[in-house]
Amino acid sequence: MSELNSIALKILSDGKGILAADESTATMTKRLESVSVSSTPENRLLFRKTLFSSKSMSSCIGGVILYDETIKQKISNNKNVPELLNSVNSIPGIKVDTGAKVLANSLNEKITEGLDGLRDRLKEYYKLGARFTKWRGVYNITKEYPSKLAIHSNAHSLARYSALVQECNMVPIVEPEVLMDGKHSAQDCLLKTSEVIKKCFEELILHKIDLTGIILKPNMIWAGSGSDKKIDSNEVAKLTIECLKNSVPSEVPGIAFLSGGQSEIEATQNLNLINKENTTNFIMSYSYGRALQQSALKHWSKNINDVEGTQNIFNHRAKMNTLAAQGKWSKELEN
Ligand code: 5MM
Repeated sequence: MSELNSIALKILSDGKGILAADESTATMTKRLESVSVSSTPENRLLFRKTLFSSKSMSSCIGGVILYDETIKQKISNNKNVPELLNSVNSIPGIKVDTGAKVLANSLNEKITEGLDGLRDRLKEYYKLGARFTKWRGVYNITKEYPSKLAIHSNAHSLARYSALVQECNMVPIVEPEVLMDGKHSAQDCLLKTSEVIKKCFEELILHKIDLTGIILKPNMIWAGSGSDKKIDSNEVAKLTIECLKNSVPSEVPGIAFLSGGQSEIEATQNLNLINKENTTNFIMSYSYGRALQQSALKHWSKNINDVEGTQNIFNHRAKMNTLAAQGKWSKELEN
């Protein structure tokens, strides 16, 4: 087993998943201001530190994706954030893309940037303690999109990023996110997501990526948020498995879904059904941002010093998702 494969398996072992706490300062500011907390570096660290020192970290959260600001922040004089994560048995990871920008010659679509200078930034993050990374490409579904141009160029960037990350002995999370926004049907989502993922692997293979040392972070298959033809969780699970079975090479050790705007319970329920129905050899777990943090953030915002109350809420969601990653969750457990 390669070192990269063992890191990927460790992150996703025994129903563990990933906490995506890599909101850029702009996104974190939106999140904090939506609950009337001012977005200072101290407050951003306080909320994150509260989650990172929760009891469920060591049993549920195999890895945390950090943002550049957070990975450099100190918890105390002699402890930084990666050291805190290591002490609770969770592997520190880092978002290394610099965001999605307008794609030249297809101005309604996005291309993710961040390749310039990446090799040197990766060395710095490795020294700071990161052992895995994340890069997210985003795609919209409409009648004409995602275009071949967006599908191809984002796949190419994801592959170049992955090659540099593996060169630096870290596991790349490959995140092609087909957005939920729009009126498209679940069938459209299935078709487009399959095309996007297949192209990503075509490029990853071309760039000689060790597929046993990556984690794929895709969306599940669902109808667009504006569609009037919503599908139920059983159908989400069935179509998601069909998509991954047909587009992901069998060497890939694990898949960690994004939550993409689902409610906390939907994200847990869908993951649970995917695992109950899973006929593949892939580990199917979670890499949730909003679906792990929303309720905890709401509670914390009422009293930012209520560490225990905030942690109780986070612990519950982490446990529910870890059960779902093993197909052992049920609605009754939510009470
Ligand atoms: C946590 O949010 C991440 C960062 O977003 P920005 O770069 O826009 O600030 C985001 O990449 C996230 O990791 C994924 O989209 C999954 O998050 P959700 O909330 O969909 O699970």
